[in-house]
Amino acid sequence: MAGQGEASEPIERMNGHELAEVSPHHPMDRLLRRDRLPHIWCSGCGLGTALNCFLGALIQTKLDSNQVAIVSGIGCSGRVAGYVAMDSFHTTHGRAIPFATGLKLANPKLKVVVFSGDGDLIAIGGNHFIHAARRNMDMTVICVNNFIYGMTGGQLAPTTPISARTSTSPYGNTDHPFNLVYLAAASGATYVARWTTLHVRRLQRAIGEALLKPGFSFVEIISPCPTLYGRWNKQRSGLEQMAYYKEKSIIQHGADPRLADIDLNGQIVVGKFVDVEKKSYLELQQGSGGAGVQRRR
Ligand SMILES: Cc1ncc(C[n+]2csc(CCOP(=O)(O)OP(=O)(O)O)c2C)c(N)n1
Ligand code: SF4
Ligand SMILES: [Mg+2]
Repeated sequence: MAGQGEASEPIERMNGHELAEVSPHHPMDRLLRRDRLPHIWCSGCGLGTALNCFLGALIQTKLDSNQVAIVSGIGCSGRVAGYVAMDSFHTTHGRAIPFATGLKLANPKLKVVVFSGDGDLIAIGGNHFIHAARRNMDMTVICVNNFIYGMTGGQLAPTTPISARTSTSPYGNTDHPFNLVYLAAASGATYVARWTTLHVRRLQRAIGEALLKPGFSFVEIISPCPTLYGRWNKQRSGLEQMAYYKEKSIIQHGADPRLADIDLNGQIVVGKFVDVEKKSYLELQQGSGGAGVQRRR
């Protein structure tokens, strides 16, 4: 049977032909753990696009992937750490930022990236988020905001808009949500941007800028979760959610993050909100005579 033969064929061969190692199936292949694919994400989920933009930014910025470490918490977004062919860590829920902080202090040469979800970073991990931003800790935090706890069944998150229906707010949410770009800016982040998964080129560029920025840089990615957010809120497919982003996104660089709240199915202000210079945690440590971590002799 043809199917059987194909299934056992090594990935370096296709239809009996040997593929040159230098020409992978896709430019991103060398950055992915192909043995972990197919991924677990639903059809129409924005996470594949978000990951693609991140890998595109890594290629564009020419960062050495051997010097990049990716840290994720728990959630559908947190699965990213398992799919990238780099040093990566899938930590406990809400603890990606403290783990990443330790990694950066132990090896300051590493480019440390936290890639996780709104629930992981802003609910259980919220305290770590604001304090890492306050200290201007040297790391890039990428938050996939789908307005929900996707992985665990679509419960309310601290990003869920007022009136949105979720599995734990079937009559509509009555909790005010965090505005993540305002939270990051107010906490001290030196780079803050927000894009949706519709804005792939701009998102990739923003992630590249964040990666090259010293200190705490933050990129929020508004991303569809058709399975557990969209279908409760009249956007049943990923495509409908993308159509909403197209209709309601307003590009406004330098906008006041306080005015960038997202209401249910309302406008989404996207762009670069903050790009300022401030001494980073490691710069201050080195300036004060410390070398990151001082050891007693
Ligand atoms: C200590 C602890 N509490 C709760 C959970 C259950 N849990 C796993 S993922 C998750 C929410 C993830 O939401 P988010 O970060 O937004 O990821 P998404 O699935 O939406 O991408 C929760 C509450 C857990 N794994 N550990
Ligand atoms: S539950 Fe939502 S966030 Fe999770 S994979 Fe499915 S669509 Fe994506
Ligand atoms: Mg989420």
